Amino acid sequence: MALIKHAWLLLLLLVIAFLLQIIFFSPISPDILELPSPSSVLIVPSNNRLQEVIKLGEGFLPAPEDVAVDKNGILYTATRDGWIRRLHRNGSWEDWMKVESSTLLGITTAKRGGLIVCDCEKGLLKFTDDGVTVLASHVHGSEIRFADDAIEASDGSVYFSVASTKFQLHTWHLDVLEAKPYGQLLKYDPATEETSILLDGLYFANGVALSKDEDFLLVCESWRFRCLKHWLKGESKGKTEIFIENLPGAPDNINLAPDGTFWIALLQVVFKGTEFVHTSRALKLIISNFPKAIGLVFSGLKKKATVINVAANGSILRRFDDPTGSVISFVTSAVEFEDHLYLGSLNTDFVGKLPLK
Ligand SMILES: [Ca+2]
Ligand SMILES: [Ca+2]
Repeated sequence: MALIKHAWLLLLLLVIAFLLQIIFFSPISPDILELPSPSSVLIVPSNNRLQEVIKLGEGFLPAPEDVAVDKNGILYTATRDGWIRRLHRNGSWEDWMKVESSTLLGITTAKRGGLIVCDCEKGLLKFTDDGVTVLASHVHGSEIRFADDAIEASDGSVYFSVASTKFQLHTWHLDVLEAKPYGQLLKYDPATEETSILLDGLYFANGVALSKDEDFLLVCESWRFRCLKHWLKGESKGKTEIFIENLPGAPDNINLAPDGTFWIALLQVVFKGTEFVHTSRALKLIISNFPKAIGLVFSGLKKKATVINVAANGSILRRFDDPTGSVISFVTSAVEFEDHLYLGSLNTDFVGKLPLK
């Protein structure tokens, strides 16, 4: 009898030690993730329009997260092998420039030529035919890590996001699980070559876009399922308000369309059936120790793609999906140019092209 009692005690101690070990060594100190209300998915019904995409550059564009088109109609994308590749109007692809990096993310064309590129490791870069320069690598003495997306204003200022000051591109899942606001919105001033912090404490600051008149700036907070509007001009200058919230997915990149509306790519971060994980601190602590479990929680990303078109007043106008991800999934960016939508993704080897008319 005493032996059984001791065995139980030993087992109990082992379980406690195991749990303490998991909690002590957990890479995160999680908060609860506030999920969008179920009503958000009903705003505009799902469809399968994204299954109609034409695949550009298939086979040689590893995970082209973002796309940009310059004033001459040349399309650019940055891929996981460090290449900036571009598609000329005659349909030919060119390997344009390369850096040693597997973490190139958001890109935007510069008004005076060249391309501005966010690199998670090096900061904010500028590519021209002459080579690559680092525009910003530090802010307030700290290294800029996980720069995510950028947009240039007419005066040459570059607004760019830092998704997380704690985690990196290869550990971004932990940022969702931790659900704390480590994101920033930064501004690079070309006159002084200084970088400053415009907004701090954002929930994974992702896509940035300027309005048509450049009177406001939008920045998406992925793990808050919303995008913020930061006024640059007028009475509300310097103020920040909610542009759109309760989105049916985590907003990634955002791009201004020619008609003054915006395209936002939405990520399936919270997969149906795994919602409970995001509402339990204890579960998140345990899961964060097991890469396979993390993979399962986020497996929905590769099973769906959604983009929405939003008016300048924040109302949803159109929605396109690949509801199963069978043609295109994990779409991170949508750029409209000459009646077509160009789609970047972290799970394809091509850029998607969708006719809008
Ligand atoms: Ca961009
Ligand atoms: Ca992004």
